Amino acid sequence: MKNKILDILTQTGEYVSGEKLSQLCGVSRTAVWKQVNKLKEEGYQIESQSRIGYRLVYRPDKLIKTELLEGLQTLNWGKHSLYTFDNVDSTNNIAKDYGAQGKPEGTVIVAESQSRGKGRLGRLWASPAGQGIWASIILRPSILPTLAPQITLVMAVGMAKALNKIEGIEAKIKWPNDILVNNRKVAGILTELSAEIERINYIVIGIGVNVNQDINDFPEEFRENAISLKEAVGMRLSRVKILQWMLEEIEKTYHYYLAEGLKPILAEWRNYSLTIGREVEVIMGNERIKGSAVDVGDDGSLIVKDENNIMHKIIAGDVSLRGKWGSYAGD
Ligand code: BT5
Repeated sequence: MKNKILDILTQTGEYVSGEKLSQLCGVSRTAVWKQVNKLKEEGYQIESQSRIGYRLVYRPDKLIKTELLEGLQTLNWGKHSLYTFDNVDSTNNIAKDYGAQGKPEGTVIVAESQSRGKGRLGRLWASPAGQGIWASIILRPSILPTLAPQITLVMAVGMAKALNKIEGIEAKIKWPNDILVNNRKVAGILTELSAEIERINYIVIGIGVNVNQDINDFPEEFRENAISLKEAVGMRLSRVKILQWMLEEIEKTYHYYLAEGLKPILAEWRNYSLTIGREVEVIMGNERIKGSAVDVGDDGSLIVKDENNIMHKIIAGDVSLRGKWGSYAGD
């Protein structure tokens, strides 16, 4: 009913009397009044004038169901299984619990803030309240567990497409999981897997996007390499709209991957890549390789030619870019 009131107020854009709303929703005027108060608590600005009615003045840029579902154009993702929270430790942890409980593919978990947002290898992901998008998605692809790292590349392509819809943004991919704007990290992807030897139970894709932070909102140690979309375009952006674009694009790219395999995705990936053709340093556990990134292999691995012309196939690791645009020291 709350949504119905919101729809009516949005469509008219003018005052609607309490009586009219109660007729249209089939409830008492007191019930209408209660729902309007709930909407106000959620951040909607609704003017009320006695004997005239209610008028919607402002919709909040909050990652809540009413906002996210309005105009969401996915086939399925988020439409039937969407969970929004104010604060969680990590949306990936919630998604893993939900995955284990059997929640379906396309379940989306979003939070306004994370107290322990995580990157790869236990690293921290700064996730301040109300300024970014901290989201996780449950997937259940029928692929071998060994192919799971490919999903990160698939998601990166979808993310690059979504962010490139924003006027003034040129998003690039740094292998395997970073989305960069102006050579700085605007978004990261964390893929977690629950599997048996031959079968994936579920994959959790965690995506963090810096949207409306100012540089001082980042922890000092991340400032040099981090950026928000707002910094890049010079104005605040709608997190709701961007999350909708993200879900639409990554769902599309994922289905394309399931239907056609990795090859066509890699072709797109190369177009967005900042890594290929660059001098890089790769860190894999205790091993370091310096060389040039030659290509991605058919399986999504990074091919690096070292200083002795020996080729290395990197399945997982951290890459720093070196060379002509100065060093990007990011993980
Ligand atoms: C990542 O790890 O880039 C994966 C980030 C995934 C975050 C999402 S948010 C929703 C979901 N729930 C979670 O708990 N996580 C996922 P990695 O490649 O390991 O990069 C981590 C490094 O990025 C850190 O060591 C910092 O150097 C840097 N960093 C941390 N927070 C950042 C931020 N907000 N923006 C840019 N860089 C950041």
